[in-house]
Amino acid sequence: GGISSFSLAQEKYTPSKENLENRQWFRDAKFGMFIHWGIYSMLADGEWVLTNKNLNEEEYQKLADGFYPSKFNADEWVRTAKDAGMKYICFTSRHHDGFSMFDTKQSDYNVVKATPFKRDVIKELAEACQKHGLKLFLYYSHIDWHRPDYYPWGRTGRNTGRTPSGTWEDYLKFMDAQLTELLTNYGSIGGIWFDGWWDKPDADWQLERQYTLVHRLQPGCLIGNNHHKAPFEGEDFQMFERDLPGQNKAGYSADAEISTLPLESCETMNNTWGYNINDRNFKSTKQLIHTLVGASGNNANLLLNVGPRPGGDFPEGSVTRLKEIGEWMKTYGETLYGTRAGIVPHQPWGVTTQKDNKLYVHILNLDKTELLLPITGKKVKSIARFKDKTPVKYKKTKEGILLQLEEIPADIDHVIEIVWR
Ligand code: FHN
Repeated sequence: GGISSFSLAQEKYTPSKENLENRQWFRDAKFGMFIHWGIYSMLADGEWVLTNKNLNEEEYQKLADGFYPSKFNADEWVRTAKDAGMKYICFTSRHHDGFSMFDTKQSDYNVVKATPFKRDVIKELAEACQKHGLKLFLYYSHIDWHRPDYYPWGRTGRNTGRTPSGTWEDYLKFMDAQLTELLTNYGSIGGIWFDGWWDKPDADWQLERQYTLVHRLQPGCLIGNNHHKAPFEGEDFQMFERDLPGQNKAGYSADAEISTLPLESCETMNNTWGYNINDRNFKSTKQLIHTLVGASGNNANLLLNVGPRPGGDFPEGSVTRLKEIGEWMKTYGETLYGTRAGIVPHQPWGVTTQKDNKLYVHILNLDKTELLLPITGKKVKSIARFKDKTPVKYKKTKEGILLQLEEIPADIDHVIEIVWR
């Protein structure tokens, strides 16, 4: 009823014990896989193809008739993520095109009802994640370019030829019902990754009601919302799109103050989230590792995106990079997992991470052999190269610890391990 839900919504959110434990797990996890996959993948032109190419929405729906990803193998996806050193997966349960990639009773426009494939992708992913010990997060779009009750239309998706009908409350109820399914039918969900609030920032989203529902169904479920602002009440982590916290390189996060919540940066491997056959502009493995290390050094996880092909397999450019990152993580993962940003904040040469009595100095860009760490008043037990434990020469100066390396660092990440007494 109106009055009780109103008073509920006014209460300040107190995260549950499970939620706080999950946040801790999240801060330790450091690395996850974002997956953008839907019927848009068939057009191989990114997940925005419906509106970017001015397609007619009714025509677009017919894509579902041809969706038969014979190479889809949830187990293989999850194993690929795990082998890359990732601890969780975040999958697009429903993107802006409004097509649900799971068995939902709320609309027939879903992978089980509308495609010849008929399989519940989220069920298979949930089982594979369970089997391999990864957590499953679900991306959930606030925007909907399909439903007539997503009205007044937002900034995007106005050109698809829809006629409005129904009420905004219908739309909110639809989302509540879908979230209830997602948080009831697939076991424990690590988090819900909302996106699209920014399409209609002035709409009455009733986020408190939505967040309360999520936390009532699964108190441990972490809520994040890609609204590019400082976190709203009820959220459990803060994300930065294509950015390390505070950098605002992508231009989205100008007014996103960095909160004390767990942080996550998401990034593409090439330039698009959903599969795009013409986008071969892949970042190098080295660049991707630098982003991962940079994220850890800024207290953020990296959620690295893959846009699977229409047939259900990962693009080769993604697979090779994930393998190489996984190799690197076998050796260096220890310097990231479970760490927090180190006492030396982000530097032009790299970052630091720390755990217990160890400081990991990640040298990413240095064209000399001397490096001054502005750390004073700490007692050094040992300083060594992480990979082979070769001692590193150093001097203690008034300004700090001056490392004297044997040569200019040439590895992807030259990690020095300092152990304090
Ligand atoms: O519009 C979406 C986009 O398709 C993609 O899902 C990204 C992922 O962070 N979020 C939105 C853009 O901010």
